[in-house]
Amino acid sequence: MKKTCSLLGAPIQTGASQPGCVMGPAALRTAGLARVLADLDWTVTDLGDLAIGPQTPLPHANPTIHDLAETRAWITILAQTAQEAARTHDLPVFMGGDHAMAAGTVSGIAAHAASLNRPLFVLWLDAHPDLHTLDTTTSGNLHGTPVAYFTAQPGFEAYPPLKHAVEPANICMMGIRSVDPAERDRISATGIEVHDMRALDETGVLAPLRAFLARVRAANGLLHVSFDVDFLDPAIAPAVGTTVPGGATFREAHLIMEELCDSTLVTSLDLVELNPFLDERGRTAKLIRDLTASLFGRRVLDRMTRSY
Ligand code: 6HN
Ligand code: MN
Ligand code: MN
Ligand code: MN
Repeated sequence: MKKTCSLLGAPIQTGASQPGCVMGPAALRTAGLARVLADLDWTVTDLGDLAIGPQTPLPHANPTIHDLAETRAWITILAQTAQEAARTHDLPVFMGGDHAMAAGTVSGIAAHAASLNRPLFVLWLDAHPDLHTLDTTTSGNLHGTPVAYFTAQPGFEAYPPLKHAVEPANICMMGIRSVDPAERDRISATGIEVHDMRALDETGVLAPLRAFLARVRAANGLLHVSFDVDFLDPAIAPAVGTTVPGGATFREAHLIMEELCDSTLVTSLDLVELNPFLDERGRTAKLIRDLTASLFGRRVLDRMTRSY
């Protein structure tokens, strides 16, 4: 039986500081993501793009916050749709859209995992930990908040009520290199496993990744991968509004995706923060397509895979 994946577009950009992520799903389709995955022998279903209707503004005590009502509506519809996509496909892919969408996708997948009585693990590939609450964000850009939300930190009364939280101990972050003070405190308080760029320079990407995957396997967990374009070095992935120098190289990123493929553990994927308005002749969209292909089984040569 061929494995099934779905592509769902989430053209949300209200969580970001600048417009453009609304075009992310269209750019990934234009880059031929569906065809590439189908050529790797997956049954691919494009579920189209989600949309929200007009919203009544929702004020907040933190005056920096913008577009709260729209972001909230996106989280609600994404949580429902992600849960359903995970129920009906082996590997749903959520094409963003800014990273606020992960508040919806991950909470929806967490509900799905709970229905299977299995723990959910999250691999967070990002320059940023996205650990702000609505009270601590100083930019007011809500793409900085999803991890705090889905780990059930206080301060999210204005977001949809969270039904199933992700255990901080089940999260692994890699590529982190821009952390705000409140986020730093929250990393310590929650104990989330964070491999910042210095750590990856010291250990390489494979050792910490394999250790995390071994934990997922031992717990019979589901594994959600949330891939923020700014995980990558801006020199190879310019199409993102929050570039931070010193990101993952082409080879590190492909190695991670290949190892994830070999593990056969990944059960859902976010591709977020692609801003095609900032791209150069589609190169970032094509790179994200190719990295996704590595996760879905593309390899240079047949080779023995590591036995687990
Ligand atoms: N992302 N920590 C910064 C902020 O504005 O709160 C950056 C957030 C970036 C969010 O890249 O998904
Ligand atoms: Mn992010
Ligand atoms: Mn980021
Ligand atoms: Mn901030």
